[in-house]
Amino acid sequence: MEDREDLGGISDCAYNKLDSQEELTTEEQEFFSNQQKQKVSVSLMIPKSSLSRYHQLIILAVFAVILLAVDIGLGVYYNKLTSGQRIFTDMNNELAKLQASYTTATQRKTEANKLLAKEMSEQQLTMWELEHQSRATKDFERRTNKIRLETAALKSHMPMIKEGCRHCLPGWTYMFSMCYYFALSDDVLRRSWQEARNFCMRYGADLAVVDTREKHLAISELITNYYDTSRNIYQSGFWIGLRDVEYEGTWKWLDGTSLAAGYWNDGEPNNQGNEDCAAAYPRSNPFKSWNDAPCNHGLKWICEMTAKTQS
Ligand code: MMA
Ligand code: CA
Repeated sequence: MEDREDLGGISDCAYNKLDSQEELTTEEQEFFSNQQKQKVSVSLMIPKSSLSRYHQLIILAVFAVILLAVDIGLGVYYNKLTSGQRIFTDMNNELAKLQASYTTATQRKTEANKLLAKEMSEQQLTMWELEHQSRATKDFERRTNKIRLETAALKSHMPMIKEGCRHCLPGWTYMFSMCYYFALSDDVLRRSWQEARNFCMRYGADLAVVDTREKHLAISELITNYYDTSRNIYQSGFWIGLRDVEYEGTWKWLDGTSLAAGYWNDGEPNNQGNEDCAAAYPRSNPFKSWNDAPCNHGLKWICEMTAKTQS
């Protein structure tokens, strides 16, 4: 403020002096003019330089403020930038870690897959082996069962076999004062009715005449005990000495007697095609045992002959 008053005063004085110059002489005017010039130059210089400094100060201050603001701004920006950079670096590190763990996981997955494939192939092998073992076990059970049945049948016929030794040929069975041959073994081929009869006749026997209930039940029990269930039932029949070869439907035994009561299976005899020969089959119900079959079919057979009387 003080500066401003001073500046005002100086300028007033200068103008006063200039107003009164019109009344002066040329020398005076010259003198004054020189003096004025000096004064003006001084008066102009003094306020000019103090204004500039003031403005400079203001400008400087403004600049300083701007600079400070810019500095603060830059600081903030830098801070943000560095924190952003830090986040970016952190993310990069995290990404690298994730990539590393992804690679490890992929490797582990590949290894696990290999292991799984190996395990699966081993499991398949085990399953096949198990299947094979279970088949073998079933076969073993079947054979054991067959042996068990044969043993039971043999045991039950021990007395007959013992007697058979006294009254019959080796391998023949003694029952009801007669000797019987059962073509039981698988080693003996199945034969037609006539071939079977020829076999019996070579021993002085003939195909069995099953004309009593007791005989039928005994024969039925024996052939059922020896029944091999793995064989088709229609191949498991035994030719007996009964035919309807003369008159269809008139069944006669080999000794010429007519059949009184037959032990036919349901629906038999049906003479399917041309069936003139009778066979006994292993059945759980012995009263449904017989069937008429074509005489040229290959079946087992039962021979019968009178026993030797020994004293
Ligand atoms: C059938 C049945 C019998 C007949 C046989 C001949 C398979 O069983 O019709 O009555 O005697 O065939 O093999
Ligand atoms: Ca039949």
